[in-house]
Order: sequence, then structure tokens, then C-alpha cells
Amino acid sequence: MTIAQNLTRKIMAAHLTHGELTVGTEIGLAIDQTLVHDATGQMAMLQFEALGFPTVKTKRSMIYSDHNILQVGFENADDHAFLSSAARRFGLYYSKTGNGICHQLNVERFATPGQTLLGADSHTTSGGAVGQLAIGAGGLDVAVAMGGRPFFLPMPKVIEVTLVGKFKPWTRAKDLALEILRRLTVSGGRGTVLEFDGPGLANLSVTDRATVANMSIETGAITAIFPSDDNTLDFFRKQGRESDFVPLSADPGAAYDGQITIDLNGLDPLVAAPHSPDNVSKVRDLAGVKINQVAIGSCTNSSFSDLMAVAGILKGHRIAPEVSLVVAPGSRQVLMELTKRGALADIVSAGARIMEVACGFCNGVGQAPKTNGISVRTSNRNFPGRSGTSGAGLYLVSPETAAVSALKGQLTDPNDFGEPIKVIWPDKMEIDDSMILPPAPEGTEAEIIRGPNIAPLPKFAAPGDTVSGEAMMVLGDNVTTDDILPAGAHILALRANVPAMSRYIFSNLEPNFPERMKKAGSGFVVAQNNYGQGSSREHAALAPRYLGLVGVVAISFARIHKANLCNFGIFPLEFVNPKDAKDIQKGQKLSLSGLSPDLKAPATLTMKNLTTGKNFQVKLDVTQRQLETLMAGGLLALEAGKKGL
Ligand code: MIC
Ligand code: SF4
Repeated sequence: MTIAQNLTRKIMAAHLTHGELTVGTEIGLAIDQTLVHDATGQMAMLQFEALGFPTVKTKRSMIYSDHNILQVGFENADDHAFLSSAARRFGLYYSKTGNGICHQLNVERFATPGQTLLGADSHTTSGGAVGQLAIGAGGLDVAVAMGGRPFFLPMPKVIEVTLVGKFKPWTRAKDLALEILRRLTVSGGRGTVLEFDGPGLANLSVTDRATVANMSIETGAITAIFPSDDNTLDFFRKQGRESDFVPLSADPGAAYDGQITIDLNGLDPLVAAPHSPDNVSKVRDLAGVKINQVAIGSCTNSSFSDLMAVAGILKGHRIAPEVSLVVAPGSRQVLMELTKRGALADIVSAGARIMEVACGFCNGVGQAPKTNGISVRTSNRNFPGRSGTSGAGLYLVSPETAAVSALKGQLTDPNDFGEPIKVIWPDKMEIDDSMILPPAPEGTEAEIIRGPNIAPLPKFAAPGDTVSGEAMMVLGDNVTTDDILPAGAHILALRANVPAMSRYIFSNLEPNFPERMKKAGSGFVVAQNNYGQGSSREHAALAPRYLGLVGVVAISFARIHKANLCNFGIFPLEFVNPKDAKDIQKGQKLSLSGLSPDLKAPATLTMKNLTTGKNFQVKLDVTQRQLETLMAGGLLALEAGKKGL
């Protein structure tokens, strides 16, 4: 008798290279597709090269130019020249600037049900919209997967999320995503995959599902996945990709490790207030908050249906005089469709500014609000400083709530607008992949272009049996990667240059930190729960390591960041007794001893507070593979050691 399987386990079983599907144990998965972009791709490609792979071994590997698109100096153009030449050389496809946001394009053009996708971006999870097992990771892990090696992760719990009922007229997929965050918070999804089913699914198009899958990462979940059903087939037809369609779902009666039911009919328009995506209320309860800016776009809400609804609301109206409205379509396909239908004209004549087809405002590349400004956004994160203005307050909402609020000049429940907008999809979308450049034909040697913004990779030494140093920072819960390496155009331009980017580590919290850390030469960060939540940027481990960070002692870690710490030789240490976290003060001297290549993972080790003389226990809760990596000084050092370099 075969056992009924959920969808996640089916795909995992079909890709399993190492381990068994036992929750909490390490598994290795074969990876079909990868993606990196122009904020993570520079490091990933330098690392791919350093690992000595001749060419990618996946079914498809993509580099997207979408994050780093301002060209106020030579840096971004250098990065793009490097990335497109590396793509040609190593067998990847390169999506040029102006083609669209990686996750939007992946869902439109490449995401395939039943396949695995590993992306150097936390919102890679969007691919779950079509039944793809799509996971975010650090660039080095993606580089390894591009080379044909498996991706390792702890086997997650699979949580069934059953959708029942139908959305009320003005409630949308974004409100469902926010409801999930309200229930789970920014850490409640850790160690899980959210697998959707139920009769309510019929009401969610693929682009709606992409919004929900996209924001699943904000709960700390590894990813989210939807079945591949009639709505998926309909979407694939519109994309001219029927041949990629495979029907896929969980077996009837499949077992799950947990269950949540959400009645769509019970949802109202919701908003995540500053400064966390789980700070969720009903829009109605916060209505009246005066706003300066409305920003519509990002990989969460920039699809055809999102922007057609926005155009429908704006048509024939004018935005409030004190509001700046910016609209950034998610892909060139979306922009073309808006143009053909006159919807772009409706948006422009309402007073909107049309932004480049890119991430843009979402992570502080342009459109930073005024000092203490209030910005209503359709994006997925509202962490402090993410917009590029440290005192600004970001409210995350659906495109409908954003558009209606732009007209009123204050946060407004879209139910106050009147009749809801009905979006009619075309039978076929405008398909033009000409901005995706193929790799060089086999047998051609393509030259890699390295301008001055492409710095060599730093090398790190193996630790001895003891590492010690000052507690350089003592922080609380939910420290984000935006806190560690801030977003914003001027820092993003330095993603290929570790010494330059390291000058911004923790700079929003303490501008002097990089200098202090470098001078100390060796030190620890101490924090509480969920350290490193948010983006996949490995630079938030790599650059601190370059400055001398040897360990982070916390109560718990976010999955991607913990893996990144190991990859760059920083010890992720968990307090055995969480109360010990409160005993450590900034500036105290700490030491971790008992390190040895013979240690068995996971290991419990003793740390000493040399200032107070007190000992405390920490758990190095890593796999044997990660322990070996840490003891070598990081993954590149480990691989170089194996090759005798
Ligand atoms: C983000 O949304 O924070 C980013 C910018 O897309 C990051 C990637 C990066 O910082 O390189 C992410 O989500 O992983
Ligand atoms: Fe780009 Fe924002 Fe999406 Fe990150 S979250 S990929 S910055 S649009």
C-alpha cells in the first residue's frame, strides 16, 4: 500500500539526494533551476568561479538585473557588465535591466510545477504559486547548486493551510498574506513549509497565489506551495506555456504536521503598520492616518491584475495634492499590457509617477520618503530604514487599499470607494523574451568583464581551538538583515566589493560600528530570538566576517542567515539557557573554547564571560557538514583545502 503524501513531500522525495524525510534532520535536494540577481549575483558568480565549476549543470539558471538599477556612478554598470559576461561564460541566461523583477518573471516565464528552484533571494518562494518548490538561500549555496551539487536544509514540517469561502468584494490576496502574518508572526513559520489546499483556492489566480507565496518568507517559513490546478493551466495558457503544465496536488488523505483553516469570507482589508510585517490591523481601524507617499509595485503586488485594479480605481480621478504616488510594474509584459489597454494613461492622468520596471522603492533604491514621512506600500517589508529614510513609517497594504488611499490622502478602507473593479484578463499575454540573453554557444570562450567595482573575494583562516573577543553589539529580538547590512542605493552598489560594503555594517544602529569592529579585530554579536530575519543577503555574514566577527550568540536564528553564517565561518551559537542572554553587556570580553575538527554536531560548548568570570552553555546546533565548514574557516576555504589550494 502506498502512503498518501502531501505535495511538498512528493516533490522532495523526487529530488532527494541525501537523508530521509524525517522532520528536523538534514536532507539534500537536487536543484532544477536557480536564480540570482544584481544584488546577490556578483558574489554568487565570483564564488561559482572560485569553486572551479566550468559551467552550470542545472536545467536553467538565471541572472536578473532588477535591484541595482540606478546608474549614478560606474558601479552598477560595472556589475551588470560582469554579470552578463559571467552568464555568457558559465551557461546562464541573463535578463536585462528593464525586463522585470526576478520573481514576477520567474512565475510568468519559467516556474514549473514539481521542479525545485533555489534562488539567492528570500522571495524566491513566489514560485510556489504554480507548485514549484522554490526556496531562498545565500549566494554561495546557490553557486554550489548551479554547479550541480545538492542543496542541504533541515527537513521542514509541512503545515496544511486550508482555504475556504470567497473573498469579500474589496479583500484581496495581500489581505490573506497579512492575515497569515497576523496569526503566525515573523517567526511562527520557522522550520515549516505552508502548503495550501481547500475549496477557497478556486478564488485565487496564479498571481494572487504568488502574492501569498511571496510573503510566506516573512513568517520565517522555508517556503509556501500551491497545487497546480485549473487556474495554473489557465495562467500557463496565457503565457504560451501549456507544455510546462503538470497537474499536481497532495494525495487525498495526506498527512500534515499541522493545520490552519482560513475563511476568506472572514477577511477584511488589512494593513501591516510600522515597523514589522506582522504588526497587522484592519485598515478600517487605522483609517485616517495622513500619508505623504503611496508606492505600488514590488515582487509582491506588481502583476497585471494588481495594476489593472489600480488603474480602474484611479481612472477619472486625481490623487490628493499632498501625496506622491509612484507605480512600478513588475515586468515588461505587465507594462505592455497596461499600455495596450490605456490603463497606463489612466494611472498617469491621475497624477502618478511611473517608475522603472524593477524593485526600486521596495528596498530603498529611489523614492526614499521625507523625514518622518508616512508611506503606504504594496511591498512586503516595512523594517526600519528599509525605504532609505530611517525615521519613515511604512504601511503595507493591497494595491486596492493603496490606490484608494492615494486618492484620499489618508489610509482608507477601499470599501469606502464604491463598486469594486473587475479585471478582465486577455486570453494571451504579450510575450517577448528578447531581453533575456542566452549563454554563449557551447565551445565558445566568453570573456568575463571586471571593472573596478568587482573586488577579489576575501580569504578567511580556520579558527583555533578557542575564539574570543568583545561583545560588540547586544541586541533584542528579530534583528533583520536590513539592520546588519542596510538597504539603499548607495550600499547596494557595493555588493561586489566586500571591503567597501563592510563600512556599512550595522551603520543604521551605530555608524561607528565598522571602525570599532575592525579595530577590535575579533568579536561577537549577542542577540535574542530570530536573529537575521528577512533577506537572503549573504553579505550580512560575509562583510561582518571580513571585519572580524567570529560568532553570534542568540536565542534563535532565521534559517537562511544561520546557513550564511556557517558558510563564512561565523559560529551561530544558541543560549542553552535563554536567561543568560540578559547577563551579557556590550564591551564585555567573551571566549568560546573546545573547538576541534573532531567535535560531533550538534555540540554543546562552554563560553566564558571573561569580564564577569561567569560561564554559560551554548549549543552549536549545526550539521556535521556545517561544523566541518566552520572549522575550515568557511565553505570556500573548505573547498580550497579539499583541492589542496
Ligand atoms: C530584499 O527584498 O530584501 C532583497 C533586496 O531582495 C534581498 C536580496 C538582497 O538583499 O540581496 C532578499 O530578499 O533576499
Ligand atoms: Fe526586489 Fe523588493 Fe522583491 Fe526584494 S522584496 S526582490 S527588493 S521587489
